[in-house]
Amino acid sequence: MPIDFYYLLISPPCRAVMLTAEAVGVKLNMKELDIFKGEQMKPEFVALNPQHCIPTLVDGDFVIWESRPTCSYLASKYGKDDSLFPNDPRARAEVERLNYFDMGTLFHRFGEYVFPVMFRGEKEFNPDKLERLQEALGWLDGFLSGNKFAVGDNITIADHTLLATVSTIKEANVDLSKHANILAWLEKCKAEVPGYETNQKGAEDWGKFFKSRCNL
Ligand SMILES: N[C@@H](CCC(=O)N[C@@H](CS)C(=O)NCC(=O)O)C(=O)O
Repeated sequence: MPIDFYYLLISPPCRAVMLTAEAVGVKLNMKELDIFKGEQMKPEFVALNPQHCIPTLVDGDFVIWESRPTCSYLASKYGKDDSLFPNDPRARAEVERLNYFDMGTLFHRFGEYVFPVMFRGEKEFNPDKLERLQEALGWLDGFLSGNKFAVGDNITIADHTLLATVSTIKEANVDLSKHANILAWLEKCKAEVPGYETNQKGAEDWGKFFKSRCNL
């Protein structure tokens, strides 16, 4: 049975799930949903996901949203082994820590910086919000120190979620030059993460949208 995937390529959380699907070799039945036209409010979609957000994945009678647990689901159910989402308690906790960090701190602070100008009529970016975003990027830079990938030497779903976020932050012209470990990790992702190019295309499309919304 096909796995339906409601998505929009410019959406970072959608791209994180697409990276995990690529890694486990699951071919998703792609169902684009244009949230800018309000397509997520159609009754048939709200019946599937009352929170009406993307990404939403439908695997048989199982419907899941929230990108990070969706990545966990795909990795646990379809991964050929546990490397993407380790069973080892410490490694798993580290993957989860980074996924929570991505959602609650890094992406959250990024949103606090860009969304007021993109969507709420603010004319200027708030320098304090940029400082808080740079602080979060500094933490990520430290977490990546000494590791090949986000957790140890192999790719995990934490790389998928963080790559979707960081590639988008980069397209918002946020200066990453002080974060050498992040820049080195991005190069490793480019070389080794399956689906990197598709994520990159989505991030660049997001960047064009961002610039058009902010008159840059
Ligand atoms: N924390 C959620 C965020 C989901 C989210 O905010 N999705 C946005 C697009 S990036 C959306 O669907 N917005 C339309 C809506 O909520 O009606 C995740 O990681 O999946």
